[in-house]
Amino acid sequence: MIKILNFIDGQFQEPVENQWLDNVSPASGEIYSQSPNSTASDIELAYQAAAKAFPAWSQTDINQRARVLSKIANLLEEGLEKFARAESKDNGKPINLAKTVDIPRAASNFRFFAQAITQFSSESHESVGQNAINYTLRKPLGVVACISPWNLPLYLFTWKIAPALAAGNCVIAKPSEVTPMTAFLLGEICQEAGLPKGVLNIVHGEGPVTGQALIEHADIKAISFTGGTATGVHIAKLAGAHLKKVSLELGGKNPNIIFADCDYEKMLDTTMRSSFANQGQICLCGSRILVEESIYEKFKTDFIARTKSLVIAHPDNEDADLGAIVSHAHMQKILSYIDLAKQGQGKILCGGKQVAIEGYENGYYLEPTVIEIDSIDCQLNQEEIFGPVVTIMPFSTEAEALQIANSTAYGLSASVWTNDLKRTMKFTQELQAGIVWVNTWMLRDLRTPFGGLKASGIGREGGLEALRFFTETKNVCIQY
Ligand code: TXE
Repeated sequence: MIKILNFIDGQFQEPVENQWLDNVSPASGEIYSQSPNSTASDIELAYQAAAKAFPAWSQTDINQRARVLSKIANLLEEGLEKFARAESKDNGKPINLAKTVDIPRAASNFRFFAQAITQFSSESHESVGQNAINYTLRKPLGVVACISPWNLPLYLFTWKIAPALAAGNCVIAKPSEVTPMTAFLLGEICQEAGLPKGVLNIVHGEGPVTGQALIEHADIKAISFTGGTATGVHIAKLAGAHLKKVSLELGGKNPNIIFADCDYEKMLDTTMRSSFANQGQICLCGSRILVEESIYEKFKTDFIARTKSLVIAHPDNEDADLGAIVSHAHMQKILSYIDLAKQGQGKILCGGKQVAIEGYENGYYLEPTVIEIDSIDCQLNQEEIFGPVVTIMPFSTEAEALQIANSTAYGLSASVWTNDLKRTMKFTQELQAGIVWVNTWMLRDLRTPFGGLKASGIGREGGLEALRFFTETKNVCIQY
């Protein structure tokens, strides 16, 4: 049985109170490792290590910081196969996805922020007529917390850690207890890359135990969190009481709006991905498909045919389009939404059932599911299911499409498929979303701001926005 350990002060350590969690491989349902369920004692050790490392790290030449972060990126690339296998086993995602998306993007996060910090600059303002010059300093905050979810484990973990470290902070990071493995392996790479001890501390455990102890720590200056909206609200309340900085990237219920004038084949290919990539467990998935009436029946026929042809298989299978759902509990949650359709909230057009994979009958596999709805108010259309389940419905006018698109509590992303410029401009202006894609989906450029409106969160990460989040701004005014 593999034992995952905390990484504190540059060393791998067992949890102080010796409490452990079972870690399950969703592809087989087997327990294959154990990870610490760390308590406030471990968080305190991590804090002491981080606080001790902060003066030197925050004063380290940015070129040196950049060199260490680039080395981590190189080592992640060299370890692609090992990391991808570990991620796929821990999360249930197809090995090809882990190889082509998760791990390369985790490496890119380090590489990007290694470069970005060397280009990070601040403003100056000459107060003409007053013989004064103002300039802005952006200083690292101190010890910060990064808390990440299970859907894109290493990718989202590093998305937070890399800018925090680049900006000169020391970090206590907690990966999801559901997928701790690649965060554990990252510790080894940090040692090899020569990251000074205490600069990054990785502490494992459950949200309400370890995560709670971390966000409650009085001296943590900022919390960057990606996860569920309910947890985000909880963290915001606690951070508010202690005036900690927070960045919250929460759920989504993103519309995918398809007009008849779009490039149909490209739209169909992309819609397959935006619906079911990573078993639909991506906050950016287009889980509400809205189709212009004139092509609705054609789209329905084609989309269902393509959905039925998707390969659901063990994640090791190179041909798998869908692997396993991340956990038994999450599969039950998704099935409970499918039940709502059976009870009358919608009509299941395809899918809806569990799948037994030969030799892995205890794994958590689900058919990709398409549900036709006629009311936008139903839970299926309003709540984040976070699985391979999409709703579809027709619309007749632009105004109706916009109204439906904006009708949920969420506002993370939206996709629009059209070749009409006027319509593009209208939708990009009026959609309530932090990210709008036109004729594409999940095309990412790390320089762009990332985050959502409404129940999808507060704050923006990505590019210079992340470096601004992880720094404190100070204005200096000199009169001469
Ligand atoms: O997330 P949690 P869960 C959505 C999705 C999913 C739902 C719940 O709809 O079904 O959220 O998922 C840590 N103090 N998303 O329960 O609990 C936790 O340990 C500090 C959307 O897995 O929010 C983990 O590291 N930390 C999403 C992280 O928060 C706490 C991705 C996320 O877990 C904590 C995942 C606490 N009190 C789920 N409680 C997205 N936006 O991409 C939990 N955590």
